Amino acid sequence: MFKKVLIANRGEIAIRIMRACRELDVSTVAVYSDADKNALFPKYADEAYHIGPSPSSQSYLNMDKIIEVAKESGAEGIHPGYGFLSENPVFAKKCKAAGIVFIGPSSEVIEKMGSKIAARKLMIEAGVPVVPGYDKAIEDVDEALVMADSIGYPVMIKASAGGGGIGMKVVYSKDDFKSSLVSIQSVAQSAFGDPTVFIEKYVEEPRHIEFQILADSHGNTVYVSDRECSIQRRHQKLMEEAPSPVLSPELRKKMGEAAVKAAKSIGYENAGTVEFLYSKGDFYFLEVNTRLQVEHCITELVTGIDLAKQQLLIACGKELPFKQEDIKITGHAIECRINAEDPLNDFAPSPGKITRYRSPGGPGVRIDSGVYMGYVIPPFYDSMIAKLCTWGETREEAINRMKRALYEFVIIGVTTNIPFHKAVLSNEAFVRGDLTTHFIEDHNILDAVKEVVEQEKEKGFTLASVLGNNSRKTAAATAAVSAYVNAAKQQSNCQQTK
Ligand code: MV4
Repeated sequence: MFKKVLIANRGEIAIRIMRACRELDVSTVAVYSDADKNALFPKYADEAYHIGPSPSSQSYLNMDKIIEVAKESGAEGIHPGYGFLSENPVFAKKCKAAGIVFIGPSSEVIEKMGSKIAARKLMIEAGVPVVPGYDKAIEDVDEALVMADSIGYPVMIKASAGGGGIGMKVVYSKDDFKSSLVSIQSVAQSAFGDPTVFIEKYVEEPRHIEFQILADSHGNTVYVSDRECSIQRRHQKLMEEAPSPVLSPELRKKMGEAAVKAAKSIGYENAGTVEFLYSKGDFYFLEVNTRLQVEHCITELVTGIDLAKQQLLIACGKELPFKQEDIKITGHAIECRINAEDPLNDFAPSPGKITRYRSPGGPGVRIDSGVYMGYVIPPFYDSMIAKLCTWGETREEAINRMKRALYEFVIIGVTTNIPFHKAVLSNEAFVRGDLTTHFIEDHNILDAVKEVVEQEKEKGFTLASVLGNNSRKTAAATAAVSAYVNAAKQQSNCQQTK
């Protein structure tokens, strides 16, 4: 096992990885920016090094500086977490060249999966179902129009270098095709420096279902349960659950085996996620995320497997300690991403000081967070305060526990999306497990959020009032004010959360 590992990330995920290190008796090295001087994660680490100014381009994305710190501190491996450098093939390559283990897949694999056209082509060759379409870059409009006709409208134009929802557009008819093509090419050029696009059939009202996989360096690859991630807004996931309520055991096995086939065909090693679109009993490969994901915790809750720990073990050449048939899903888990953002103001970020804080606990509750009472959420990164996960023997129990945990959660000083989660959990379609990627709009969740906020104002903040010596009235007023007043300080570049 490693003696020392550097964590090239911040916030809750830095702590999550350091927890795995601590349990394996691995020393930890944190790196932090100006804005994170008072964050929890550098204090949790055995050693912490300042690496630069607050903007991530000058700190968490500074590859050479991070590698220099790794060498200086004697770290043998670098764990990149999610976001930042986690899916950067250049960084993985630089680590290797510096004699440091990048804790993740190889640079070559990351690069291959970065090109969506290449990924599509590889999956077709491997026999993994993909959305009907072409694994070919569009070269001229006339040729593309013929392709679109043969696929049948609506079609989707996607940037090959895209992913996570940037650089794609639905086209409903021939008349809109050319202008959409030109606009996506230009978005792709400016966002990724690569104007290459391709087309697929547009799958309407799909569900987003992904499979966690683990692959060691001895040729063992397993799928470790699926996650349903349909509750998202503008490609930011807000709530996830494991397992997906829609999959039968037979379909789960079939999709899981497809995910393993996908991983094996590209020589994948370490933890990864194979994303699928699901619609009416059919599933289609979308992309491979070559990192540990935000929502990995719910998979840990239903399988008992510590994914971060397995990443470290795999990176040291250890064999997976279980086979496919040993992996069992027990019960159900849900994750709510608790963000400092205002769902009633277009989910605008609400950075600032957390003046009162008490997190929930009790049976079946897991919290991953990097904040504390008095902490100031900086405006430079994502706005996630905590990941609140619950486990239950059944989906119903997990839902009821989540509602109970959200009731217990006290966060005063910044506006949070807790009312959003309460509104979703009380929605009948959600309770039925009837989800699509358009869930928030289709079920007028924002209207329900308004009602939740109104109710809470009336109820008062009894739990908040026991924190600190301010009166119950003051706490209620603070909360009410922060829920309604919108600070203008709300531009942050949300670079971290994927
Ligand atoms: C699609 C699609 C429908 N049809 N592709 C969004 C993220 C990127 N990885 C691909 N995405 C989609 N691709 C075809 N052919 C719908 C989406 C999509 C989506 C996918 C997963 C989760 C949320 C989504 C929200 C809107 C669109």
